[in-house]
Amino acid sequence: MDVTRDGAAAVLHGNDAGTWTKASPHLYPHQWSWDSAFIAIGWAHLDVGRALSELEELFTAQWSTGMVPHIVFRAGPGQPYFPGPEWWDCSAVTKAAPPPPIKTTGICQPPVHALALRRIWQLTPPARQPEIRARIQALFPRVVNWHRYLATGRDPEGSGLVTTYHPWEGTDNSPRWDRALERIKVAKPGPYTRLDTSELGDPSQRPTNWDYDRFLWLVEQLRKFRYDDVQIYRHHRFLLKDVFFSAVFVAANAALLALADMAGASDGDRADLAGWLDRGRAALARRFDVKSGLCLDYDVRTGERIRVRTFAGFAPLFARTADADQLAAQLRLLDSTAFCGHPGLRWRLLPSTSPAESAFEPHNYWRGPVWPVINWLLWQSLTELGCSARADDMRRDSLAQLAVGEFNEYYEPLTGQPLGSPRQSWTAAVVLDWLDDRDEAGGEA
Ligand code: 2M8
Repeated sequence: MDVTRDGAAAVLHGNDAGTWTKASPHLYPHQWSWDSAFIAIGWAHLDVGRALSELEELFTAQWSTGMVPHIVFRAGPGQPYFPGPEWWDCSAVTKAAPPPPIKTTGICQPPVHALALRRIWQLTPPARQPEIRARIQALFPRVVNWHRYLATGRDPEGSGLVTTYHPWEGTDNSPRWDRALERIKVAKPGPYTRLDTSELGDPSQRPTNWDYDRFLWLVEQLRKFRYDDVQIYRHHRFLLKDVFFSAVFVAANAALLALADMAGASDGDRADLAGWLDRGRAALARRFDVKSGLCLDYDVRTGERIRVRTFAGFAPLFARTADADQLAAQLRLLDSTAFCGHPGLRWRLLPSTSPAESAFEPHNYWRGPVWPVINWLLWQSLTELGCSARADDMRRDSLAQLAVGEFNEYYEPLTGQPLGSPRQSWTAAVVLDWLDDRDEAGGEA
């Protein structure tokens, strides 16, 4: 059966909590940061006002540092999630966190929000432009502030690359983090019971207990440092320059600059955005490894380059800034047997980890499966980079893959089997964007 707009809309409506959307019905009952950004793009195809509420609601939990937290805990007690707010205890240890009753985590996720704002504005019909413009103008400085946090607190070296503090800052059990986690010889964190593995019924699709021990120990450390970036930088054991996160930041700075006139941005903000964009683009170019054709993360603590082949290596594409040589090299690699051209793949889509890597696990979360949202980001990048034929193939194959299952979180790359949570909001959201063939109705950006 074909994947349909009505089916995707039903997922968003089913997970809708009024002004925010559960990331999925059971496994993820709260509001997640980058999920919300993708979800807003989906809502923009149904109601641009509702799309904007998603972001407005998320930003009510923004920290005074500018950080947008990775989870805003909003579900009631009947919808448990582990680890809950008590593991973070943010407002008790730092004034930077919003006061109760708002409860959040103390880390963040890739800044897709600006891409969502731009898409919302592009899809705003003329009759709604005055209202939506005013609301975007009100939100815009907060989004710039979020970017300022990433450009400063998360990059005190001014390197142009964002430092992540925890695998939960995007791609949880990616093999990119294996070596850094292996170095942590943890005493077991306090007793805990996971809910995710029983909720899903198949632990092999989720991080291991070894991973969770480290994930929770890292949370304890961050709490001990009172979520203070200076302390964290001084003492934390997990500091990774993440090229994928940094690439999204570059694309997000460009998106805010494209909205600057409409949003009435100040000269200072425009100059900052342009500076962060240039610095990020140059930094990614420096992390490009000619030998492998990939952009490489590095570990701030050891200075070590992380050579494992994952989707993140295509950062120059995700940033939309690849120069002609890098673009050609990355397109060749993308369709090589190490990635989309692997003969065993069900669809020619980008898997989270290369099937040629020893760490590749086709069932396991960020260690192999295809994630529709990542392929959506790449599709949008390829479109912007002028590779429309390759982008069209990616959209077609993604929709074909999604005809099976129920808007799942991720898909087995060799068989196309749907995995993870069904009715995952961000998957439905990107389907709504892929299925939209209207000309852009509204504001230029
Ligand atoms: C996954 O992460 C959460 C923790 O944040 C989990 O496994 O419990 C990741 O895929 C993350 O990137 C995503 O935002 C979240 C909700 O979809 O789930």
